[in-house]
Amino acid sequence: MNRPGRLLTDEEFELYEEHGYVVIDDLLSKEETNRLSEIVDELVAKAANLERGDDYYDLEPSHSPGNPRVRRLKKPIFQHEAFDRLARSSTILDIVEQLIGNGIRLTHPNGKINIKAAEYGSPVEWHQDWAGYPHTNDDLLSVSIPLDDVELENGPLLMIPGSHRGPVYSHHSNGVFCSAIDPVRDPLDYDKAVPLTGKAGTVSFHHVRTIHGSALNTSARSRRLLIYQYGATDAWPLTGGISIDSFRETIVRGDLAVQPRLEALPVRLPLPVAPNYDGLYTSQENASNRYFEVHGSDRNSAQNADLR
Ligand SMILES: O=C(O)CCC(=O)C(=O)O
Repeated sequence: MNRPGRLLTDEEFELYEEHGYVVIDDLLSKEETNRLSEIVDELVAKAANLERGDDYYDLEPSHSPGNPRVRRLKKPIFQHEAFDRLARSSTILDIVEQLIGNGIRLTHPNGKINIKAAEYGSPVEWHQDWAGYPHTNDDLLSVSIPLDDVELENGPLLMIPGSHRGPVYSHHSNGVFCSAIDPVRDPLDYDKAVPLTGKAGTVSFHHVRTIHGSALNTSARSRRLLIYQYGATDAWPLTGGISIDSFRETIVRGDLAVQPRLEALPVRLPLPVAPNYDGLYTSQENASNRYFEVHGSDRNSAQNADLR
């Protein structure tokens, strides 16, 4: 898993700059994604007896112990060394370095795997990651690695090209931070979003301000997405507080920078935190209006805007 990767071509680099994301086919081999898939299956199987979510598992609203439904593994890097190794591999970091420089840290040291299970996997409302974790500069990005082949029907990531250069939208509803743009308050060009379909092992890199989301999985195939989030070591978080030791521990390439690089960027604090906050999905339950359809049994709490 630590074989040398490849670098972005000039054209791919420019695509990232222009669109706020770039997609690299086959960056991981079939063998690599198969192995990671097996580990995910093993981890998901362990959720079978859970009554409710915990530090490791985020469960679908329709989960029950007899009918286990996991929508996110919250700490894959912590749960299995294969995810830790990949997060630190040159396959990933050589490209991240091209995009944000040679001092790199994992802004979210646990990683995450969003699981859209066949027929019901939850949607993710439109959002900008930056809204959730503003820093002193925006040299931050996410690396998304599908472990299944992704087609329109199983809920690909949807990216709005060029949106990383636009405003930072409100992600508040009902007086709390809800991790979602309100599609009624901000009727953006959602229909211009580009679906990141492709084979398992196709890796995308998206800028922290690029607007993205994903629909319900209506197909008979799952869509499991491993996500790593990185930032430049001179980008310091504006919220949450972090000790120098914790910051240092998250560095995966380069050295500690105690002099943050400050850029004049639009920032809205992701505060106050919703009372039910337990990650992205529960946060988005606080949205007044939703863009994406939700699964039938989850409908009572969700209000869909008729904008699609
Ligand atoms: O799983 C997805 O489709 C979207 C993931 C995402 O945007 C996130 O977890 O922040």
